[in-house]
Amino acid sequence: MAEAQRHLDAAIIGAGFGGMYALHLLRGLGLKAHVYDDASSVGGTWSWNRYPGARVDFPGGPYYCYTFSQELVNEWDWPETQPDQPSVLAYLNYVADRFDLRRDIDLRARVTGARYDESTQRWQLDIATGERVSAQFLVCATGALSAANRPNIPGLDRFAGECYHTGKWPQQPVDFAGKRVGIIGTGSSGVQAIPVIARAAAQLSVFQRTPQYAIPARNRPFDAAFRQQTREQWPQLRTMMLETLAGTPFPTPTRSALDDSPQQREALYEEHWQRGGLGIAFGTYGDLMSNAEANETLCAFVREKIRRTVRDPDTARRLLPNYPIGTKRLILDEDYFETYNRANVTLVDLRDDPIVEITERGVRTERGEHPLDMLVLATGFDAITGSMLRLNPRGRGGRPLADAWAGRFSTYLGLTVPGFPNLFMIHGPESPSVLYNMPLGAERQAEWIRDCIAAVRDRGVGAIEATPGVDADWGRTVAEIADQTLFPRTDSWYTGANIPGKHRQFPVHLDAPGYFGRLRRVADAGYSGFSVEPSIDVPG
Ligand code: NA7
Repeated sequence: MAEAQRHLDAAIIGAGFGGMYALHLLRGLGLKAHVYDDASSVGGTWSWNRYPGARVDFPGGPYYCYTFSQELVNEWDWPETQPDQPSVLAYLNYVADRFDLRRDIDLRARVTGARYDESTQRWQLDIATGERVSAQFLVCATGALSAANRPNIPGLDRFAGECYHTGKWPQQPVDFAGKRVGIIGTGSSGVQAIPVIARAAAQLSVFQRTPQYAIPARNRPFDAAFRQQTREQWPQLRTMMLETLAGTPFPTPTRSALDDSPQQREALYEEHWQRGGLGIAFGTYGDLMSNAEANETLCAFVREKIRRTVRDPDTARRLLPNYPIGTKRLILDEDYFETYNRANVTLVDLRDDPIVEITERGVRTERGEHPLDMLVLATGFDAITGSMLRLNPRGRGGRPLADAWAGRFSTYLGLTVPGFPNLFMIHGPESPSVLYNMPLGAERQAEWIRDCIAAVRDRGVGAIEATPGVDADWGRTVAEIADQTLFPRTDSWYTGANIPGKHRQFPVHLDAPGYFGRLRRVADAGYSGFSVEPSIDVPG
C-alpha cells in the first residue's frame, strides 16, 4: 500500500515564537504551510521549561513578546515585569488561537528525518507519527535552547529516586514536600529553581561546578498606568526596539565605567541593584562587555553583595565567581544568595569535592554519598547548534549537517547553510539569537524568510542556496565582532564549553543593528550571496 505523503509549500519545525510567526507569515503569502513539534503544546522552549521558578530573564513583560500587532499588544495583559513560565505559555497559547494557527500545527510530532531531494527541489520529512511530508521550503525554528544536556555522569541511570531535567520538566506537578532534593547546576535554570525548591523541600543539596553572578530580578506587578502608556506609545517603543543592540526600548550606554570615580560607579550600580534587572550590566556603561578593567568594577560590586548576603563566610567564598560578569549568561534571581542562609540548604562545591558517580541512593562525591529522594538536572543545553545537529538534515548529495559542521559550524547570515537549499533557520548560529530580544529577533528573521520565499516564488525559482564561500566571510565577520568583546574568553554555553567534545566557536552575532541592516541590504540587492536554480516543476 502506498504511504500517504503530505505536500506542502513550507514545513516548519518548532511551535515556539519563531515557528508560529513563520506559519502566520507564510500563510499570509497564500502558501500551504504546516508546523511540526515534538512537544504536547505550542510554546517551544516555554513548553518544555516548566521547572519551578522559570521566568523571562530579559526585560520582560511588554518587550519580551511579539511586536508586530498593536491589537495583540492591546489585548494581552502581562501581569508582572518578569513574566513566569505559565504566563508566557498562556500568551503563546492565546496567540495560537488569536491567529487561528492550531489547524496547521501538529504536536507530539517529532521530525525524525529531513532530506533534500535535488531531483524535485523539495525537502522530504519523516514525522514520528509515521507521516511523510514533502515541502519546497524547510523553516527550522528548532530553538536555541532546546537540546537538553543530560550530563555524562557515571551511574545516572541507576538513581532510584525521581529525576528531572529542568529543560524537559514534566507537565504534572512535582511534589518536593518532605523530600531530600539534589540539584546539579547553577546556571539560569538552577538559580531560578533553587529558592523555590528550597522553600518546599525537606532538604536541598546544590552541586555547583561554577559560581554565577546573579542580579535581583525584583519582579513586580505592572501597574495599569504603565500598561496603558505602553500601549499608547507602542509604535514609538517598537521603533526604538528595532534600533537598539538588545532589541529593547532602552538606549545603549556609551560612557566608560572608568570615566567615573569609584564612588560614582558604586552609586550607579547600587541604584540599578535596588531597581533590579539587567540594566546594571547593559544600561550603565558602554564598555563593560569589552574592557576587562571596566567589567571588573561590576564583578567586584556583585561579589561584595554576595559576601554581605550569605552569612556563612565559607559558603559565601564558594559562591564568588571569578570570570568577567555577563560572559556567562547573566542571571536574574529572586532570593538566590539568601537561600544559602536557610538551614535546609547545603552547597557542595564540585571544584574541590567532585562527583564520582550517581548511585541508586543519591550522588557520591569524593568526600561521601549525599542520599537523595529526587535529583534535578539543571545542566542546561547543547545551545544554539544542538537542536539543528540533532535534527541533522541532509542537504545536497545527501550530506548530513553534522558532517558540514564537523570542524566548525558555518552559515550565511545565521539563516542559511551552503549545500542546504531552501532551508532557513530561525535563531540559528551566527545570528543575534540569545543575546537579543528573542521574540523580536524571531519576528525579524521570519519576516526576512517570508520575503525571500516570496521573491523566489515570484521569479519562478525552484531552489535558493547560499553560495559556497559566503559562509566563511560571514563567520569571519561574526568572529571579528565577538573578538572585540570579552564573551569568547569565558567557558560558557555561548562558547560551547559546557558540552564535552564540542568545538569552541562563538555562535552569536553581537551587533544586532548591523545584522538586521545587512539582512535588508542582501534582500534589496536581490539576495546577494545566494545562487538560484530555475524551478524543475516536477508534477505532484
Ligand atoms: P546553563 O546556564 O548551561 O547551566 C548549566 C549548569 O549546569 C551550569 O552551572 C553548569 O556548570 C552545570 N553543569 C553542566 N554539566 C555539569 C556536570 N556534568 N556536572 C556538574 N555541573 C554541570 O543552563 P541553564 O538551563 O541554567 O540556562 C540556559 C538558558 O536557559 C538560560 O540562559 C536561560 O535563558 C534559559 P558550568 O557553569 O558549565 O561549570
